[in-house]
Amino acid sequence: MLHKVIIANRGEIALRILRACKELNIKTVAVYSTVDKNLKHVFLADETVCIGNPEPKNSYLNIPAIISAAEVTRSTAIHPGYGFLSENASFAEQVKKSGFIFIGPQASTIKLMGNKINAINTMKKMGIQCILGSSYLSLNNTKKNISIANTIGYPLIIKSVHGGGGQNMYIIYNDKDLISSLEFIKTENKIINNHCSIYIEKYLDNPRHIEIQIIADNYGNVITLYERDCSIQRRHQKIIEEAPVFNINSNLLKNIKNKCIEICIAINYRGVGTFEFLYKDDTLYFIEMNTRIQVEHTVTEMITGVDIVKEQLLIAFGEPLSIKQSDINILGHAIECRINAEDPSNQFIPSAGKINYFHPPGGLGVRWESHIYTGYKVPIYYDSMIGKLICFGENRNIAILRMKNALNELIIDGINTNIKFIYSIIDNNYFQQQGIFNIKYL
Ligand code: MV4
Repeated sequence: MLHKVIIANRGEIALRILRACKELNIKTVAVYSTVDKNLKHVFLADETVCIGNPEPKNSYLNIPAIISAAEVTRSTAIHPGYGFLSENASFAEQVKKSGFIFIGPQASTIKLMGNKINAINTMKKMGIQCILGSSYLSLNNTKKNISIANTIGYPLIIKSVHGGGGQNMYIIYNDKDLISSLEFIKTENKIINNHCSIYIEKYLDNPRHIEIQIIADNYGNVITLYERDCSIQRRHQKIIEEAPVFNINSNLLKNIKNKCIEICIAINYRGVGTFEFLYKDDTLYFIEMNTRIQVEHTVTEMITGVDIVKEQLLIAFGEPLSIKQSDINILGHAIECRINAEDPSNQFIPSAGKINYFHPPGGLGVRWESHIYTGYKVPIYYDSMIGKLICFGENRNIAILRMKNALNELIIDGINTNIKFIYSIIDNNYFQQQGIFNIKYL
């Protein structure tokens, strides 16, 4: 069957998906908002459909508009990318009911893992060490909440049951903090939607964020593409990621990867997925699972040589995995830096506007994933990430040296970017020696 894919996303990931489709001789349809008609992938797509005005809810989150675009273009499948509708179980369901292939896991899997309490309970049942956590908190039962909190023991962190990202997290050290945070959440939710689902977890101070990439086809074949370290974040947004994980016991990682494979087989997982863990005191604690392609999939591609987006497309179209676990070898080390249009000297406020001059970096082991070009206008409506710079080397030191060169070569004029800020982290001795770095000390 000749396939045609709707790319239900924008920016660099839309371009990434378009490139993979072209390599597989799959037709592409770019759906775009009215400010996005000049996106690079829109120029390159076989067909284009404008799906609404710039506000995400009217375009990239507009389910009827996207499904209509699939209908009018007689597409066969929809790739959601990351963010937007990528982990919306109802969207996955509606795509399927409308007769299209959703490129991702089954809606039921998205729903299960989209609820962090259920995800943790599922993993616990299968013998995975998880972060100690509660069930739903009831905003009206202070006595019960205090009792739950004291059973787990402070310090604790209040999280939303749904939605990742990690906004709306509240660290609490005592009953007083608990009460005031719950009051705050209550008033905030009254303003927003009058309902919320929250729970608490044991809070780990300054942990590392370690994640395991898996990939599964429809025939029970599951492999792991090793792990990533995504510890360097700012306001819960990752800014630097690397693979493989540096400076953690390799047997611990090997065991957890095998367990992740077992779980995927047990829950009949399909597609690409990531298990997220916090690492502290030589222990990994499961916290959540992502059921989408992630921003940082590139570092895994560089160290394994596997085109993850291509595999994702092939799996969705019913092909078996093209690789076996024994084919996967780690070829070296890769680091990714997220290049954001923001102003580090002014509280990192997003920086929109025209790119007057753009010059990409190059050289052996240097990969630039971005949709930007000279003259491109960065709109105000979306995430500030405008590109990803990935450097690969035989070892971590070489990857770092190449990253420093590449960051120096990269020129983006006309808007503010975090390039210099990123350079200062990559150039930091502690980051170079320990593989970790807390940006609050910068
Ligand atoms: C935590 C945590 C500490 N304790 N959960 C960050 C994003 C979201 N996926 C979960 N996050 C965290 N959850 C508990 N129980 C600390 C973080 C966290 C973090 C963790 C590792 C490395 C960098 C981080 C930056 C911000 C928050």
